[in-house]
Amino acid sequence: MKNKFLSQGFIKFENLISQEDVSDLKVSYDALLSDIKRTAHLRSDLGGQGELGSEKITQLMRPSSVLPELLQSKAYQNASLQAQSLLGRDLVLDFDMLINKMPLTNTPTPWHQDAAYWIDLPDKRAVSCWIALEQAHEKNGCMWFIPKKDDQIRTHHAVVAGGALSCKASIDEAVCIPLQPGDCTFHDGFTLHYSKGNTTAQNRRALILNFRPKDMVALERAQGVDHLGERKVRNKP
Ligand SMILES: O=C(O)CCC(=O)C(=O)O
Repeated sequence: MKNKFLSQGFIKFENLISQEDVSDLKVSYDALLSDIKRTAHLRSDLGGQGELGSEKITQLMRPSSVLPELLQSKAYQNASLQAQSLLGRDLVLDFDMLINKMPLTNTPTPWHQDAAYWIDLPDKRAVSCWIALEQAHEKNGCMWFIPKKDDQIRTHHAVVAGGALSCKASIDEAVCIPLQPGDCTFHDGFTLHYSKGNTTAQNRRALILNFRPKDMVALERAQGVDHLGERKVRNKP
């Protein structure tokens, strides 16, 4: 697993959490999605500039800042252990986020590398765990990855001002990773990824946990990067 992750920049990992854990998480997830008042400052529309609460792709940053009990859940604990075994014992949670694709919105998440969103840090190790809370497949927007060749960051631009970043990449080079509920993928900050739009009548809920070295999280925080603040200007109630 580790060698595969290091060489291609992503892996699929089955059964990170049980179906019972998935059900519990869905309750918290849906409560956060529908609680516009407490999450307004954390959410934005990755699919454009949707009205608050009816985003096409809801990105809700740092859900555990609203529901701290999430931090004790198996998803966070197990993902943390796996992240440490992939990249080192010094990895800690940097930030969490929810990304939900609303039913019948058919809005892709554009090709990007996560590192394009981040400040430049001396230690580049970082890994995101993308956990499916329902079956994720091509028609509702599962993840696609392009096996990594190097750690170069491509030129990105915002599709809509203040919205998701996008770069040029070809789906012909990509691998589609369908998941069962409770499965996850791990990808690093330089791995190109994308997802198609959700053309089904159900939500496509994913919980994403990002890990990096403890010292690098401290460096980020010292520079004011908490993965909360910069979202505040995106959508206003
Ligand atoms: O859920 C998606 O569609 C995109 C997720 C993503 O870009 C990420 O986890 O880095």
